Amino acid sequence: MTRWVAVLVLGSVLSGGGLLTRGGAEEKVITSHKAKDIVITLRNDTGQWKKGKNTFTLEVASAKDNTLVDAGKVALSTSMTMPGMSPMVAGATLNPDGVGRYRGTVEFEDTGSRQVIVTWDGPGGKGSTKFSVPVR
Ligand SMILES: [Cu+2]
Repeated sequence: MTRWVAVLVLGSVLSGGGLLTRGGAEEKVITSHKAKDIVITLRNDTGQWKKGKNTFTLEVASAKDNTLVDAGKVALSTSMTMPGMSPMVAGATLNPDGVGRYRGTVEFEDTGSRQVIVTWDGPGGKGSTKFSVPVR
């Protein structure tokens, strides 16, 4: 009897912790950008992108009430213009993690400001937005 109770308590603690880390609510905002009726927010554990491999969360929300919306097909690409060189381009890999949320990875060869383009194509419409994010 007591053993079963202990198992149940442990189980709920573990699943609760899983939800907290999955949801990204405690992650810090890297940038948040409004494009017409949509707000794109990038987050990770430090609130910054760094040189090398990065994991992050991308959220697509309604600008009206801030609820996450089904953005369908979402893509994020980055580029950095460097004098006398062709731009350094890096695309992110995005995996859906519930409505309006994607878990992303992206790798940067060096530091410096990136032009970021996010595109979406979902039931609520399609669009794109451009903003810059520093890589430290
Ligand atoms: Cu560069």
